[in-house]
Amino acid sequence: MNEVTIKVQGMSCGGCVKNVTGVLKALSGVSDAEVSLADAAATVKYDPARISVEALREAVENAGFDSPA
Ligand code: 9UX
Repeated sequence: MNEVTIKVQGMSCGGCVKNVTGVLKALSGVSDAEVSLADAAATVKYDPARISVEALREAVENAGFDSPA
């Protein structure tokens, strides 16, 4: 299992944090996700054989937030 921290920009409240956390944790290959409003970031534990960092960022973008590389 790898761990990566990606940017998550555009979150305004704790609801956003919960939404992004849920989106990330629902992905196949993700075992845990910790999202920080203050840091505008998410730290994700994932299996690189099953999902890429790029796909993590795309899921965040599809949820309505920005995740620049
Ligand atoms: Mo809070 Mo985020 O009311 O989309 S959930 S701003």
